[in-house]
Amino acid sequence: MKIGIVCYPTFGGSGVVATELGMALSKRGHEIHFITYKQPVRLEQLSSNIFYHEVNVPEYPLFHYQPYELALSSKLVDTIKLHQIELLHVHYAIPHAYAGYMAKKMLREEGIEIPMVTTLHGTDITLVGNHPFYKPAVTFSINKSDVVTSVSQSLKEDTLKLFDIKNEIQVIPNFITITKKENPYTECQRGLMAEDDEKIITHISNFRKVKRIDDVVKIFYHIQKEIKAKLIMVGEGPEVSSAKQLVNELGIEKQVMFLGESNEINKILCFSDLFLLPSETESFGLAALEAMINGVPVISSNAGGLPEVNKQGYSGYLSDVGDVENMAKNGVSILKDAKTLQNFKENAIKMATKFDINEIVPQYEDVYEKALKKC
Ligand code: GMT
Repeated sequence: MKIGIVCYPTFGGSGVVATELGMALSKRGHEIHFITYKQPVRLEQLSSNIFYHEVNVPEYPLFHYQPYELALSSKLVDTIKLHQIELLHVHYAIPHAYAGYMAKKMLREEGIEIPMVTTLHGTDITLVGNHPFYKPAVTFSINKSDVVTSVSQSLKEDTLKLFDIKNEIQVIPNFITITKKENPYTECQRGLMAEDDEKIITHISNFRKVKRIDDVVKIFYHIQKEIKAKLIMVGEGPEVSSAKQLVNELGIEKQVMFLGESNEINKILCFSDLFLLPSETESFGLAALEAMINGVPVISSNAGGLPEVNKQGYSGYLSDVGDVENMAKNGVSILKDAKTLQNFKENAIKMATKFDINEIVPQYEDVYEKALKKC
């Protein structure tokens, strides 16, 4: 099948899911066309059946806001025609489903029918999409999609609660590629980050408010009072500077490293002992799953889809949002002795393997067949 994938090309989240899915589909013989404004971060190399088409938005001083949706829908029309793309899969409703629907309508005028699958990822529903300024357009584009999927049961429920949705929503969870390269027991270089007697605690995100970065620092602060540890903060975003300030106020600057954005997530997770994800909302928590497959237990909040990924008392622990004391206590209980930590590490891997990409990609292929039949 020739599939056009529209996504954000960014580190983490929906962009990573879309990119990994596209690469997996290409290995199964599909021709994949990524259509976005920058080459997706995890798209390591272009292969014979993966293509990247850049959306350019010409700047014009009259416009206070440059019209990305317009440029995207035009690019979609041209690319779909040029490469005879048979199906469009848009990741993140805003503005991709809206632009995709416009492209569909324009193509219909020329006698070309193209089905559109929309995958809802989280903040497109729970934070941004729900804003009254966007809601009518988001509702419209979800209802106009040929097939709608969501990355967790929790996100499906939120969507049905927050929007007037007439379409069926199919849950297809996010997934993980399980390869030898990502095996937790190879190539670990702990010595780069910590002393032998120190535990390594990690947080990876886009450092937005919803991630509760101050809670990450506070949880670590409590843990390091009982267990010698380092905190590795990976990612960039608006909350980095306030997190650095809190680290200074708490006097733990020697134990906390801010690494910025990284393409070496698996290397970092390879030497991590605990992963912190105390988010306010989280439709799925892909970062937690990536930690788990690398054998890193997760201390998370119980928001959104996190209970579908992290299993209480098995792969880690879940607490109410903001309950940093409880999260720290649970962290200490995992790290306190080598045997307990080893058990949690092994359980984390077992839990993560339930999200094997090889189980999930065929579910998307079924969805594509369903969408094609609708057109
Ligand atoms: O976490 C973010 O803020 C990024 C966002 C995105 O769309 O890129 O992530 C959302 O999608 C991910 C992939 O499906 C999910 O794993 C995240 O839980 C979800 N984030 C939120 O719901 C806050």
